[in-house]
Amino acid sequence: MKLQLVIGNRNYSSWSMRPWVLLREARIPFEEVQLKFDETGGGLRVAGIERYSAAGKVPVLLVDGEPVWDTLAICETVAELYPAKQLWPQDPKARRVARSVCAEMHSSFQALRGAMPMNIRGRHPGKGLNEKSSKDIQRVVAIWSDCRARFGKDGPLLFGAFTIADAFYAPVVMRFQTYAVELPAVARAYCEAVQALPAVREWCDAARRETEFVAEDEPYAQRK
Ligand SMILES: N[C@@H](CCC(=O)N[C@@H](CS)C(=O)NCC(=O)O)C(=O)O
Repeated sequence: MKLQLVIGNRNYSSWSMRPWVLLREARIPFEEVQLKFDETGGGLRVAGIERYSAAGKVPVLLVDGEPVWDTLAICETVAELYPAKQLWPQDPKARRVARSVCAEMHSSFQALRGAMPMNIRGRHPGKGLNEKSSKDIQRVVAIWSDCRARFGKDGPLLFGAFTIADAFYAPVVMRFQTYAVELPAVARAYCEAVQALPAVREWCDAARRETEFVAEDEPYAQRK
């Protein structure tokens, strides 16, 4: 079986980061296809995405050439294809919570996304904090604290060992760093654990080497 993952700009594409980190951290072989964001026509589009997905967004997973699009569907597909990798927690109760926090990440936190776009190489301490984004941050911290307390005994991650839930929250960790969000100790420790994952380090190192400037994701900087 051949897996190909179509991603966008590493510095900005939070959705691309999730399945890439999942596949890499789980040591599942895949071929990467990187497309770049294009703002020349006004709005933002992914140049060349029409070859891979009618939905027009990254990421896309190609399984023997057949597209699977949308991050949650991609991660569920990977978990189903590689059951031995235990990408969801094994305990049914923990698994139900893991699925819920991933679904919540997938469908919510619009204020946090809007005010604090992922920008791994950027540093904008204090920017993006407002009433709504603060509420989202509090909710993220509550999720992390609850998972760590209830299910995190066997390791430093949300459910102890690495799962899809950590891949889903990795871009939030990067946002908290870029905007220097103040966090309680349990959340700070979790951020450190995520940033220490080899796959996260690899993604971030490559993101810092990118030079494209995407205005839509840079509300606090000017194109040079
Ligand atoms: N719900 C989708 C969201 C994907 C998404 O919004 N991707 C952005 C990049 S991070 C994108 O492709 N934007 C281009 C566009 O909207 O045309 C998912 O979970 O994969």
